[in-house]
Amino acid sequence: MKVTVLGLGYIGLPTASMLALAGHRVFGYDVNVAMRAQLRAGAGHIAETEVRDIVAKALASGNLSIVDDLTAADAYIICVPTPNTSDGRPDLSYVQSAAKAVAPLLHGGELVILESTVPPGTLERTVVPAMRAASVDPDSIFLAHCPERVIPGAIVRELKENGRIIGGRRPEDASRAKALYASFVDGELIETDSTTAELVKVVENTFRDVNIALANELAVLCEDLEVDAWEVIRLANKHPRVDILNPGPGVGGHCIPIDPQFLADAHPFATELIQTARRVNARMPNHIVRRVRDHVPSGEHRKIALLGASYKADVDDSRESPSEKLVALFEELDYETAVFDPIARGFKHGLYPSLEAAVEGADAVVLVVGHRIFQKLDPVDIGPRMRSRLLVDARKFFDATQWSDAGFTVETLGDGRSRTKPMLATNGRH
Ligand code: SAJ
Repeated sequence: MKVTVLGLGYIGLPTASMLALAGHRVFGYDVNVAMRAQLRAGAGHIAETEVRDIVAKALASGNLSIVDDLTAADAYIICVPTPNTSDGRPDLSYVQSAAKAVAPLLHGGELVILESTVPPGTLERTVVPAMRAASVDPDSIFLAHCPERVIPGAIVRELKENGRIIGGRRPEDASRAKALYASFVDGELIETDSTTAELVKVVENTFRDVNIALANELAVLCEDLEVDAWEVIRLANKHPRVDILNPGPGVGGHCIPIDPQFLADAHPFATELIQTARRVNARMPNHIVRRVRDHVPSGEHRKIALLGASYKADVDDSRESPSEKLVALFEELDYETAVFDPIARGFKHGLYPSLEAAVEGADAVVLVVGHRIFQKLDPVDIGPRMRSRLLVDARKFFDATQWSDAGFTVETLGDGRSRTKPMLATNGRH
């Protein structure tokens, strides 16, 4: 088939590449001119090696072209962002523009698939009207919602292996879309209606948000109870029907903190639990600040070094990252912050060039993201550079004994047993 993919981000680019490698003739389009040029020059913008590999292979095969104008095709796949506006409402403007751009290319019989995560009902309420406005009868084409489900960090494997929910506007629309996915997906392809598919996708991410909220609530509770939440969760998870996720400094990324709000926004009185979970997770950065403030006074320009700026371990994406909020909260309280992350890109507040520069004269180190490369950090090197030795570990990432032995006061999120009285080892540099 000839397939045009609109939006060449984390999902669109690998999807276009997989389709090209499955033998389709694929035209990749993105409104970002610089990104198109970068891709044509062979430099993908996604850090994952496996993604870079398939993009390079797809371009070299001649089956994937990066185009400057939307190209007419048999199928169109829309993979554009659906962020929240600053007041927490879904921003569907990219979906609207994409549908509007595709409509004039349709003559009848084409397949149009929306992959972007959207509030339930969007295909009917946004895409169908855009077609009608361009004098395209939606019954003359095939329209489906097939939400992406891949986890950043394992995009290529999950694109191939994960099952897909295929929501058709009509049953025949779902069957048509299923045939296209069958050409590169090994997982189960399940047909349903489009609104159900839209809700399933949002529910999957909401489930994860609610589960993490329970872990975060347990973390705060266990600090009061002076027990270790990590041990409690590990033992509870031995039960065959319990599977609690991990606490952390906040839930970031472009999916999990956003999607539950699609439901809360449209149905505020039917989403009590979902909204509470969101609040529990959203205030975790405040809790981390409290743990630091227990030891290091605010309002004195004390320096706090943050390790990790991306939204989770071993990815470069900094959207909605807990560190973004941590920097803002620390600076409101007149702390100075220094963020070090050799992987992250696009971090709003800027990054320090080296670990040494970040920890120099600092009063605390906060481990925000458990990147694998941080495992080799040595507290014996870091300690003497700091003004006072406090480690707040928001992921139970470091070996607490090793850091204590190097003279650090160690506070691990959720570990009530690690709670120490405010008494810091200083380096005599006040
Ligand atoms: N996090 C925790 N504790 C955990 C797991 C995650 O605090 O136990 C935090 C992470 O540090 C991160 C945030 O949650 O800040 C989100 O990370 P994630 O790995 O849970 O999820 P994403 O956003 O990378 O990908 C999710 C996935 N959804 C589900 O697993 C249900 C992925 O499959 C989706 O395709 C993706 O959202 C998406 O694009 O919607």
